[in-house]
Amino acid sequence: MERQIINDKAHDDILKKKGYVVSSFIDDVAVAALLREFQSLYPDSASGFYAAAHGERPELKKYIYDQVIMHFSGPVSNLFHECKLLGGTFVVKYPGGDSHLAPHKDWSITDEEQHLSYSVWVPLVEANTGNGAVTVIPYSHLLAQDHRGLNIEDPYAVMGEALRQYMLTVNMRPGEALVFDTRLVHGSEPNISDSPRVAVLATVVPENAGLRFYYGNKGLIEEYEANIDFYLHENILNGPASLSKIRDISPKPDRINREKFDELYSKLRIQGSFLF
Ligand SMILES: O=C(O)CCC(=O)C(=O)O
Repeated sequence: MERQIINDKAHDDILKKKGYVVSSFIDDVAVAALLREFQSLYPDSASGFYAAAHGERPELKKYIYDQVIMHFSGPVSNLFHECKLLGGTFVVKYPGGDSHLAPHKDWSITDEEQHLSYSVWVPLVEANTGNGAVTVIPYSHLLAQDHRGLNIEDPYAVMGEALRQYMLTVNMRPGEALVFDTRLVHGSEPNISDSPRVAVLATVVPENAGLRFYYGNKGLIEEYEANIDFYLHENILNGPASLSKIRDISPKPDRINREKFDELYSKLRIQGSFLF
């Protein structure tokens, strides 16, 4: 039987079935405190989509991580069942048409044959169709399984436009959490409002899950044993650094494409008899 992730059994069932669930998470005080932090760290307006974890200065990354831990630790213990929080960062969408984020899956950071990992997306302002709320393809976590990471082509991102017809917008109130399986195809629409859409993106894994780093190199996928310090202190865009390699994995030859996606997805719809 699949391991319980969310304490509320009904929500846990939805997460397993659809690949995502929305729950109440942090209170208004925590929302306001995190928003203030964001505004004082990033007082200037910018454009496009910005994730503070990508290529940010290590001390700033660590500072944001500490703020997220401070405000999320209690709520994570309330919401999740025997899981640990791996920190998080601000994900911001500034006003303008260039902030669309193509459908993609998040990197695999565990050996998914043993343990899955979960993204926790928490808007600090109302998130809706007009300001770049997250969009998801329900049930897509059950489609072709693969390893995801640096230098590994994400076929879902490549199919971007073709997948847009399947995506549902998740409208959310500030402080709610969208918890999703990192294998779920998700993205977000442009922010066509007048103000930045500020959110926090954190990651949660089962308490006993070891971390991994997957790296595409010369046609193979290298699997490394990783740890939180690596994800926190290294510039992960530079590769595995001093991590120990576990094995080489051959990518699956039948990688997903548009036809395969349509075929798999219609099979899933029939099997699961879900409404879309
Ligand atoms: O904040 C968003 O618009 C989505 C973020 C996201 O999907 C990601 O960083 O993987």
